[in-house]
Amino acid sequence: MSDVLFPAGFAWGTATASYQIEGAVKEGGRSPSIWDTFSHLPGRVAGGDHGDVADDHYNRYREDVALLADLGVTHYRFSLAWPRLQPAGRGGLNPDGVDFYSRLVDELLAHDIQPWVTLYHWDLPQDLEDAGGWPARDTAYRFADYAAAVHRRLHDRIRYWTTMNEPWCSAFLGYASGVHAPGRTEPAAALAAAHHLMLGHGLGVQAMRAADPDASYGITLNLTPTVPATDSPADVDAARRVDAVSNRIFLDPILRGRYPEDLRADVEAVSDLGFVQDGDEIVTGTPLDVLGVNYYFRAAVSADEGSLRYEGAPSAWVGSEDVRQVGTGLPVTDMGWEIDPTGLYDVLTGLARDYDPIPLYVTENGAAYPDVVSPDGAVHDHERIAFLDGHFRAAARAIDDGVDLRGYFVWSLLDNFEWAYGYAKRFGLVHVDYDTQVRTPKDSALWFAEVTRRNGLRGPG
Ligand code: PNW
Repeated sequence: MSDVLFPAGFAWGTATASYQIEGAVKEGGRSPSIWDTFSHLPGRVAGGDHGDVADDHYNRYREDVALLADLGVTHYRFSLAWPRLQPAGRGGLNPDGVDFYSRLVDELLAHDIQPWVTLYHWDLPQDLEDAGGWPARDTAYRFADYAAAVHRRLHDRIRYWTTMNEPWCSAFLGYASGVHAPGRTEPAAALAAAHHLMLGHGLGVQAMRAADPDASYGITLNLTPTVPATDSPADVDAARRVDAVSNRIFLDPILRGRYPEDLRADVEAVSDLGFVQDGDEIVTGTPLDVLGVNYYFRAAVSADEGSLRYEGAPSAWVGSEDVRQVGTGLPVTDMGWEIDPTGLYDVLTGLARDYDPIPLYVTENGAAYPDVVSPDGAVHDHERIAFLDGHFRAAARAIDDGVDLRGYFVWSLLDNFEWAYGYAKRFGLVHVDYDTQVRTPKDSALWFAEVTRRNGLRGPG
């Protein structure tokens, strides 16, 4: 019986994001971000939760790096808090913020773990939202300045730079459905936000690459394979439209340097995309070294009345508000997301088929379950192990079929602040007791350490 082995040098890691784990929101000169504001508004986050303390990673990062070392990871993906590094969203950097990330990077390197940083994982300085936020073009220029300034200070030790995490969530959950910060429900503004996120990305990559051509630059997209619920022409067209406004709206401007024609027509009633200026698509299409893919589920959609996942919130699918997501009967995680490893295979092979070759990394994949610490002191999360095992095997099949997949980051290292769901949803390989901040590696952590050690899985694919 042969095992499933990954290519030599395959990157294994876990991923986190600043607002979800750091806490210490008022320490070290950090300013408020849109998530501080939003999470303290009544009724926006389940349980009234917020990131004020979170996992207190800001003060416990050494312990957390030790956990990473126990996992045997080669890489660690984390994000930099813009409001810690450049509190006003413009101007000089905050020395305490630079110092914190500098110490974290040194700690990682001392454990032989490569830092993989994301410059923007949703914590926009509130001052920039007050100046218009992502729907305002100036925010793209502010981001590029921030990226260049931070890169100047840290690029000597950080070789992997991701500009944005999941601009789809920032634009469409933040500005269309309003379930994420800043909680605005303005469909046309959401399209402008998507564009300015990509513009900031392209300008940021250009500035960083000019300063250091040898590092690796990329962006992370959440890609949702979309299928029609039935083979009716209306459902087939709904799937095309949702694919356009979820996936191709980013993939095409970034990897091909132009918006999809069908998307322009689909959103015509909402916006003429007048914010796309001459030359912008050349900037959004700035060449990259890697593409990060976050995969959680496949969406089956139907052209029917009603809207998608968040009960009562406006649709995130701008121009396709008539479309709803339907269940297909597969088992779900605690997020209600269907478990479908083949969707990951389809995303990876689809990218290899439809776009010019580019090295791919799965920068997030994982599952929430309502884990509890057993009386024996362990967390027996066999469902998470099964979830990851299935998805790792799907990734291995994609590699076998020619996909240039270079690494895989599990979401997440720790249980953490799961945005609108607060602390109720646990994605960690390591359990966190939010009363005591005690970290307990779950059974999945021990299993994952075995995967990183073998660079693969026992048993045939
Ligand atoms: C991603 N959706 O968010 C983020 O990058 C993480 O910060 C987050 O904790 C993780 O996935 C789990 O949710 C997403 O509605 C949020 O399609 C929502 C969606 C997708 C990804």
